[in-house]
Amino acid sequence: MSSKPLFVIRPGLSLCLVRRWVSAKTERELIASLDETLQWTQGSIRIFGREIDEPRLTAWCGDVPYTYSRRQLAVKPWPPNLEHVREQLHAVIDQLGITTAFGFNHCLLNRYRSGADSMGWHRDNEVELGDQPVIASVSLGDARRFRLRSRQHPKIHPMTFELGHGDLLLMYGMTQHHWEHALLKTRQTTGPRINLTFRSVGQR
Ligand SMILES: O=C(O)CCC(=O)C(=O)O
Ligand SMILES: [Mn+2]
Repeated sequence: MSSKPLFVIRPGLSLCLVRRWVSAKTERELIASLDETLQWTQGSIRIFGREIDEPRLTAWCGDVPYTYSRRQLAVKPWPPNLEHVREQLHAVIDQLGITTAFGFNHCLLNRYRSGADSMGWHRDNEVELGDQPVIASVSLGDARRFRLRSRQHPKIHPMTFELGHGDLLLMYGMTQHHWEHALLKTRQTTGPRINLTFRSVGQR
């Protein structure tokens, strides 16, 4: 059973957190089927002129192409289980009064195989995501620390949320302008975690 939505509002930050939005049973089914139905690949990033493997695996599906981290992600069909999650997300944001320009037409998935996999500090602020990107992030599997820090106000405390096991985090409003987020490596023993970020991509 999912919990009540918790709104977290700070200067320049708008979040809505729903713990256990995905039930334990659906979580298990999703993890198993995403393993089978999607093509997981390891992208590369360029650091100081050298290509190095990204410390995680990625997959995606989308009605439209999307350029992310200098990779062109082509149109890819939605497996039925992800189509279902996106329909449910549309119902959630409708209820909350959060609007997107094109609906969630792209989903990027990250698989963190262990605590050694990570994602560095960044914003999801590509032009195609619009002025106020709406990102719906669903986390499956073991919880990891999701960190946020303000870019403008060093005095505002950074925030940390443990996200896993079906938690839903919505980021909206001016969040992608004023705050960065990351999922840093951890030495604590941790099993795999899959994160799905649903995005609304298009020319505005
Ligand atoms: O794994 C997470 O919770 C963060 C993923 C993320 O920030 C992204 O895909 O842009
Ligand atoms: Mn992100």
